[in-house]
Amino acid sequence: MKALITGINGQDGSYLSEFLLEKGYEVYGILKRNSVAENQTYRLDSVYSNVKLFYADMTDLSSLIRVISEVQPDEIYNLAAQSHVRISFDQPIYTANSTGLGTLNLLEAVRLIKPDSKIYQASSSEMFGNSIDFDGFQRENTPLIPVSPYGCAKTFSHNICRNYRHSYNLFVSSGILFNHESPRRGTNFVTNKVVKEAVKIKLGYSKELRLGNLDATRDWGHAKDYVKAMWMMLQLEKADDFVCATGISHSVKDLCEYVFSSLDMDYRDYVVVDEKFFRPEELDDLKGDSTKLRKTTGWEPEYTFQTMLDEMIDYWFKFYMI
Ligand code: NAP
Ligand code: G4F
Repeated sequence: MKALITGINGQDGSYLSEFLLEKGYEVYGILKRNSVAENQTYRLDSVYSNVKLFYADMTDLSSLIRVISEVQPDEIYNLAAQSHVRISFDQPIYTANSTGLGTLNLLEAVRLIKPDSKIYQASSSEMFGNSIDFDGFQRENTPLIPVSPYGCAKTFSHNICRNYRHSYNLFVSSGILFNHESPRRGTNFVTNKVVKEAVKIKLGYSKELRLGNLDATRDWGHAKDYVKAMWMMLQLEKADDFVCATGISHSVKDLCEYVFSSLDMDYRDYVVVDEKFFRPEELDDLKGDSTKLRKTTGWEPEYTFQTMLDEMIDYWFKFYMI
């Protein structure tokens, strides 16, 4: 089996490559010119000699056509995106082009060249915005009312994928994934920012941690568990949309409390709220109901919020102690 991963050098792309290579897949990926891995340049180290990389860009249809013609993939995982919500307010048009229209470029390339490829689309809980079901959860049919340019771009991608599934009978499944983290997370996302800075403070390399909104809540899982769900969705007979989440949410304050207290510190002595990190419009609460995914595929997460953060703390300790 041949799998093509867009966004292969991102957090999820790197774990997915390892997962698919272990399953015996040939793994191909696309890489942007001047690719930036947010301080996580080692992400592909363990698989580098076993994956084949092509220069291509989601905004460049001809490059996608060239790669798909050459690889003829059985499965395509569309993970490439400008994925930072706060930055999408600074670069809304680039975000719409890469995270939104980029998906349409990929769908067109597949429709014209390899229409029997199965496609996984990386949809996001950010698409829900502040719409919440009566019981406090978000699920597949919760209205999509995004509150960021990133959320709007992902909503376009989500809808166009469903449209191509129905119009052209393409196998396109969208995973509506809630936040998922790991030591490989970009360090400008809140979990890895908090863990990295807390470890630096503990070791005397830093004095304070500047953050934005501490009250927002997120449903945080581990990226390793979530890439397994992506693969499981493509092994089904029928393409569909699935929420992938732990069902448990924590606030940014809870996150700080756990990380600092694990290091025998009180976060209130070090965390400074800085308006620079506030968003023009904020998504307040996320908590996903992944019953459909669990029942259809048997997916269950192995990590908890705490074991995930413990792994991240351990990673940054080793990083700074070497
Ligand atoms: P990530 O670490 O930011 O990875 C995104 C990847 O996309 C990077 O490899 C990036 O390359 C690449 N990319 C960006 N723009 C591109 C373009 N124009 N052409 C080609 N490649 C491009 O994100 P992630 O956390 O692994 O997430 C994977 C996907 O799931 C993303 O689509 C994200 O939006 C979505 N998602 C993530 C979460 C989460 O909590 N992690 C939740 C829901 C959905 P460079 O680094 O070289 O720019
Ligand atoms: O870690 P975050 O930047 O993740 P966010 O915005 O929820 O987006 C992530 O999850 C989405 C799934 O819902 C993905 F689709 C998306 O690609 C990305 O992976 O922020 C989480 C929360 C927010 O409420 C933010 O306002 O943390 C709050 N926060 C507080 N201080 C901060 C900070 N976020 C960041 N990045 N940096 C801060 O200093």
